[in-house]
Amino acid sequence: MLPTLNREQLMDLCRRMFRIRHFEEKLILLHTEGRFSGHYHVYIGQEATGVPALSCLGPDDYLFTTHRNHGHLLARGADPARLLAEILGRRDGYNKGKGGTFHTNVSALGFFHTSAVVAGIIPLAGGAAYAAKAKKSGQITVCLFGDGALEEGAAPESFNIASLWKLPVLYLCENNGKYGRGRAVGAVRSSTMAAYPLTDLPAAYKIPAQQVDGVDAGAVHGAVSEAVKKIRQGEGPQFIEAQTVRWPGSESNWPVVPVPTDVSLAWDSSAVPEAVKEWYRESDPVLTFVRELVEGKVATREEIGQVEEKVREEIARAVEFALASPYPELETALRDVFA
Ligand SMILES: Cc1ncc(C[n+]2csc(CCOP(=O)(O)OP(=O)(O)O)c2C)c(N)n1
Ligand SMILES: [Mg+2]
Repeated sequence: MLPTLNREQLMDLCRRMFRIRHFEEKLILLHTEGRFSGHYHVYIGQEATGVPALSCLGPDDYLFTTHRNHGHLLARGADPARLLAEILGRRDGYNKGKGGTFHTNVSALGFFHTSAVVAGIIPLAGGAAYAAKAKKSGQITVCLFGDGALEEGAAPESFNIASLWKLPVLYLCENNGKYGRGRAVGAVRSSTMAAYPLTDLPAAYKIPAQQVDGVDAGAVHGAVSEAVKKIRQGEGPQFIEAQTVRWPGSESNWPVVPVPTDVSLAWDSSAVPEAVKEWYRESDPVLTFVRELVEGKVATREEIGQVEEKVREEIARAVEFALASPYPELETALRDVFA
C-alpha cells in the first residue's frame, strides 16, 4: 500500500530508499575490498520502515538509533559522502572518523545519540522526552531499536517511567525476524523473548502498542503518523513493532550481496539466485514500493529508473569523497571524546 502522500513526496521516499540500498551495497563491496575493517551492520530490508516513519517527524524532533543506524541517518537526510567517510574512519566524517559505523551521529538532524549497546538508547530517549516535556517545547522523541533490545532490562524500566510520566516518545521496534520467517502481522514472531507478541511488553505498562508490516510503506506511514499525532496531543508514549523479513545477505556474520539491486528486478527476477528469489519477490521493501508506484500510476518504470540512476551517481561521488578523505591525525585522537 502506498502512503497517502502526493507524487513529489512519494518520489522522495523512493529516492531515499534507493539511497539506503545502494549505499549499503557499496559499503559491503568496500568492506570486501578491504577498504575498512571491523564489524558492521546494514539496513537492507528495512527501508520501508525507516524512510516512511521518519518522514512523519518535524525538523526539531529528537531521534536515537543503534548499531543499524546508517538507514535511519540517510532516511533523515544525512549526506551519504560524510556518512561513508565516518564509517571509513576518515577526517571528513560526521564525527571526524571517531564514531565509525556503530556510533555515527548527526546532531544537526536531531539525532541525540547512536549506540551499539543494545537498548542503551532507550533510557536516554526517555530523558530527552522528559526534557522536551519539561520545557514544553512540543518536540517528540523517536527511539529506534531492534527486537533484541526488548530483552534488556533497560526497556521495561524505561516503558514504566515513560508511561507513568506520559512522556512524548515513540518506540519504534524493528523486528527483523532473526528467528522467524514470513511477515503475517500478528503471527508469533519474536527473537528470544518469552513475552510474545512483542507488543505484550509495552502493553503491560499501558503503552498503546501495535504491530505493522514493515515491508508495507503505506502501513508504516499510517501507523507512525497516527502515533505521532497522539503523542503531540499529549497522550504519552506509543509503541510500534514493524515486522520485516531478514535480508538473506545478512544470514551470515558478514553481509554479502546475493544480487546487486537494480530496479529491473522489480519486474523480472530471473537474475536473482533461486535460493533467495522468494525474498526479492515477496519481501524486498524497495522493489515492493517501486512496483506499487508503477501500479498506482505515480511514476513510470523509466522515471523510477532515472531516480535510481541519479542515486547511483550520488553514491559513486560519496565513495570518491570518502576514500579521498584523510585519516584523523594522531594528535587529535583524544579531542572531542569523553573520558
Ligand atoms: C548490551 C549488549 N549486549 C550484546 C550486544 C551484542 N549484539 C550486537 S547486535 C546484537 C543483536 C541485536 O538484535 P536486535 O536488537 O534485534 O537488532 P538487529 O541486529 O536484529 O537489527 C547483539 C546481541 C551488544 N551490542 N550490546
Ligand atoms: Mg533483530
